[in-house]
Amino acid sequence: MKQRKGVFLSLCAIFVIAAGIFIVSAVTSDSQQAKLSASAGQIAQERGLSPADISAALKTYVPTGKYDDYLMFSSGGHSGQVLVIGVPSMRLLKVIAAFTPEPWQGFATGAKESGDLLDGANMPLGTNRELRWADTHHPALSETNGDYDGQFLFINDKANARIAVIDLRDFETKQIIKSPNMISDHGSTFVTPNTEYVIEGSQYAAPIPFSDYAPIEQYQEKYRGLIGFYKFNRAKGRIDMASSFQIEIPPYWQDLCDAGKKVSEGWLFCGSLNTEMATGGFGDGKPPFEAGVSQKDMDYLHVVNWKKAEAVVAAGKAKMISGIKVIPLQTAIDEGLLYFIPEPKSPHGADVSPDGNYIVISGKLDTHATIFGFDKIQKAIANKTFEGKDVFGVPILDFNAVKAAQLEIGLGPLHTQFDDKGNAYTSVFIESTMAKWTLGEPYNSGEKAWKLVEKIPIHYNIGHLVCAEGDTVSPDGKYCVSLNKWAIDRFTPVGPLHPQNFQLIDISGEKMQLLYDMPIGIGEPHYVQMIKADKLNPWLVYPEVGFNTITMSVDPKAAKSGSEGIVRNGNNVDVYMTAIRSHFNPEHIKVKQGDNVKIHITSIERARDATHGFAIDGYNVNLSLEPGEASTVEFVADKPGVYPFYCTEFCSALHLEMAGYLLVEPNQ
Ligand code: RUQ
Ligand code: CUA
Repeated sequence: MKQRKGVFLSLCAIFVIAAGIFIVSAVTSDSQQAKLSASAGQIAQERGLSPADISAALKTYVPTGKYDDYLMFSSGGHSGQVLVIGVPSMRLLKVIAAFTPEPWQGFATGAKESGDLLDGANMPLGTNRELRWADTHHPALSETNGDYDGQFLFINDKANARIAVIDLRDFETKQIIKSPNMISDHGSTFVTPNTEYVIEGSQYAAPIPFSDYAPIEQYQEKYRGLIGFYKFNRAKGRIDMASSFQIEIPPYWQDLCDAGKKVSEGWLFCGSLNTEMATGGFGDGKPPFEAGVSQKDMDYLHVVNWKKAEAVVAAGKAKMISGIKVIPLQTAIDEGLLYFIPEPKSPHGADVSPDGNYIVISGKLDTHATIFGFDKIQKAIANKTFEGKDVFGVPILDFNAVKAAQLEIGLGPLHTQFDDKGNAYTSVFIESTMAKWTLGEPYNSGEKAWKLVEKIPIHYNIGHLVCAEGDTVSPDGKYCVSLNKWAIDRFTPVGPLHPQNFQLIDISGEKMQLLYDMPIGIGEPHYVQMIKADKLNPWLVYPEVGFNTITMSVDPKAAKSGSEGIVRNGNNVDVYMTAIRSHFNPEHIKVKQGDNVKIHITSIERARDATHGFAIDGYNVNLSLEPGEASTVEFVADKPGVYPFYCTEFCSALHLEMAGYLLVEPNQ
C-alpha cells in the first residue's frame, strides 16, 4: 500500500511539473518557468491533487478574458427559469427569466411589457390569478436542417402546459403561450428539423378541454392525451396559434418525444406510460398509481406522421376546440397518422440517432436500451405487420419486425445522446452510471456494432444527460454533462435541500474522464442542450436607441433625448424619461393620488455593459435598461407620500446620485 502511494506521488509530481511547464512556457522566461512549475507541483501536493485531478483542472480552467467553447442552455426546473452555462469552465453566465419574475432583469416587476407577457398566460384561464412560477423541463434550440442555428430557444412549463419563446439576440423571453386544451405537458419542447413546429405532448390525461369536468370513473371514455404542433413564425419570432394544430390521442400518459430527422423527417416519436389507464385511488381500494401504471411489461411508443397530419388539417378534417384545430383520434387512425410500437418497461426517453434511422427507447425498470429502425417501421406500416390494435383501434406494429437491436446496458436507463464517432451515451438512473455504447450500420458494422463500450460512475442519480450538440444531425463529441438529481456528499452541506449536481465528462479520449462537479442551487434542471458558442451571435447593445424589446424594433412612442417631460391628460400622466450615466431626466415626478401613471424610460447609453435599473421604493417597480432599451412602467398612484426612485445597477462613480423622487400628493 505504502509503495503504491509512493509511486502515485511521483507520478503525480511528474504530471504536475509537465503541466506546469506546459502552462508557463508560452509567457515566461526559463527561470520563471522553473519557479512556477515547482510551485505548481507544491500546490498540487499540498492540496492532495491526483494526476487525474490535475488533468481535469487543466482541461476545464478558462483563464480570465478567454471564452468557453460551448454554451449550455439548462432548464431551471421549478425555478421557472433557464440557466446559461459555459463549457468547459462550467461558469454560470446568465439566468434567463422565462416564466418567473427576476429582479435583476426587471422582468415582470412593474415593467409593462413583461407583465403583459406573464398575464397572458395566467391560470386558471380567463382569471386574473397571477401565475408566477413554472416547472421547466426541456429547452429546445431552434434548428435549421436538423442543426442548432442559435436563433431561438423554447422551454415548457410542465405544471401548466405553457411554452416560453426566448430570442437569442438578447436572451430574453418574447412570448409565453398557454396551450389550449392541455393542462400538463412533458414531451415538450422539441422542434422539427427546420423549426416549423414546436412540439408539446401532454402528460396527465384529462378531458378535452381540461376544464370540461368528467368523473375519473369515465377515464377511458372522456379523458384523452394530446400532442400539439405549434407553428413557429421565424420572421416574427412568435408561435402562431392560428396555423397550429393538436392531435387527440388515447389517455395514456405521453412522455418524452423526439422529432425524426433526415430519413425520418416528417415523423415524431413519443414514449408513453400508463397504457394500463390506471386511475389511482388508493383510498378506494384501487391500486396506487405507482403499481397500476407499471402493471404491463410494455407501453407504446407513439409514431406520428406530422407531415401527413399537416395535410389532414389543410383538408379541413380537424375540429376547432378552444381556438385550435384538433385532429380527432378516429381521424388520426383512419388517415394513418398514428401507430404504436410496444416499448419495455416503464419507458422513458425516445431519442433519434443523428442519421434519423434509429429511435432509442429506455425503460426505467429495464436493463436494456431498445432500438427501433425507421426503415423497419416504414416497412411494417406498408405491409401492415401489426400485432394487433389497442382498445381505441390504433394499430400496433410488431415489436420484432421493427426492432433493430436491444442492448443490455444497466438498470434504469433513461435518456440517450450521441457523439461524432457512432457512439451513443445513455444515462442509467438506478445504478448511477453513464453508459457508452456503439450504434449499428452505417456507423459500425459486424463485431463493432451494438456493443457496450464503457460505463462511468455518476454522483448520483443521473436523469438526463447532454453531449455537445448530441441530439442534432451532427453531434460534436468532446463533452457530455450528466444532470444528477442527487448530490448527497459532493458539496459542503447547505441544509436539507441539497443542490443538484452537473458533472462534466470528457468523452474525447479512449476512456471517459470526469472533469468537474457544478452545483445547481436553483430548482431541478431536467434537460439541457449544449451548442457551439460561435453559433450564437447576440447583440452587445440594442441596435438603436428607443428599442422595444418585445416588438424588437424602435418604439415610436419611446422617450427621446431632448423631449423629456411630463404630460397630463385628466388624471392620466405620461412621463417621458431618459437615463444615462448618471442621471434620470426628469428627476421629479409630481402626481396626484389616484392618477394613472405611465413612465416611458429610454436608456440613451451606447456603451457596452452600461446598464441602468429603475426602481421606485414602495411601488413594486424595478426594471432593467440595457443600452438603447426603452421600457414602460404603469401603475395607479394610489398611495400618497414621497417615494424615491433610483438606479439599481452600480453604473458609475456617481451611481448613488442617479435618483429622483416620485411625489404623490394626497387628495385632501
Ligand atoms: S424527463 S421527469 Cu426530461 Cu427524464 Cu421530465
Ligand atoms: Cu445608473 Cu446606477
